[in-house]
Amino acid sequence: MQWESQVEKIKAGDRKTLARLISVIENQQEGYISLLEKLPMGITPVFGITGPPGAGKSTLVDKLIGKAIEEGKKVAVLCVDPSSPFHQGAILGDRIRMSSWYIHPDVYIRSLASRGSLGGLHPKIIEICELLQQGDFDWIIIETVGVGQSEIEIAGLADVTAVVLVPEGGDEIQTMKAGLMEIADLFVVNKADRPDAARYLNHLKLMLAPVYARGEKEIPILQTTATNNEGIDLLYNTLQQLAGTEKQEDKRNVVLAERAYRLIEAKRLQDIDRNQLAAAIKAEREQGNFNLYRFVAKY
Ligand SMILES: Nc1nc2c(ncn2[C@@H]2O[C@H](COP(=O)(O)OP(=O)(O)OP(=O)(O)O)[C@@H](O)[C@H]2O)c(=O)[nH]1
Ligand SMILES: [Mg+2]
Repeated sequence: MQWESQVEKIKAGDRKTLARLISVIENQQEGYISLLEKLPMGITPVFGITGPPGAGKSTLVDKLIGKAIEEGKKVAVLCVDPSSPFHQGAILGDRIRMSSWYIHPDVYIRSLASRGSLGGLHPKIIEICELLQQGDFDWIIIETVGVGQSEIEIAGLADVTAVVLVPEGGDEIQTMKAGLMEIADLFVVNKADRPDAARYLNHLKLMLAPVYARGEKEIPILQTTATNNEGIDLLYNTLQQLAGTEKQEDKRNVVLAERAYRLIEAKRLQDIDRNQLAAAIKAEREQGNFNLYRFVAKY
């Protein structure tokens, strides 16, 4: 297959070819590795929008797309839908919330199910993101629901990560604070129209104060009301500005190292199957000489 000519088409804005090659990667069709090996390193900034279910991430993304289009930019969006049955509405929700953009020529939206990677993003999201970076887009946005592992993964994928919080979500500040602090380049407190928004914002600042007192980097906090388009201009400009800072350029190597780590991990583990392990363990145990460490040493 002539990958080079197809990548040229993607560069020229051919969305059909882009969609087809994403599927080639997603389904690990023959030759997909040679396709990936031909790609020049992408430089399009990748913005990660993460946060708890229902925080308003899709509504924010919808409005950010609007702002980007107003500025004459082209945008690609990846929505990672957890495949858990609890989230079946989410896919439809994203479709509806961003529906006005699905047919816009300068917007490309693709949903990916997070099948196969437990609590994480999508097994091929790094590669799919890399392919999007070959396109004529100015912005790539990845929306993920923060459910433990996935917000850590997004930090290894995005150049700038915005963590969306909401006034009613007091708990996740307590429980995920350490992890959130590590990955967030920006906190967005959405649903600022809620009556308890001001109290929540103060609470958040109080929680962060001792951390900053220890000399940790300060993370900007923005307030938005996505449904009313409030705070979106500032959010857009802040994201744009963060993507261009020197700190982010330094972070790029860290991000690439994180991607490399995940790809190496996936490659090394590709032949390891839990069912086969169980069968081999069963066989050894039946012989009566099982030892976990001697067993592992063979892999
Ligand atoms: N009051 C208020 N409601 C909002 C705001 N932003 C979003 N919502 C509503 O919150 C609900 C969830 O919004 P979504 O944008 O789907 O949230 P999400 O974070 O993408 O949700 P998942 O993808 O399912 O995790 C919808 O009913 C939105 O209309 C806001 O600023 N204020
Ligand atoms: Mg959503």
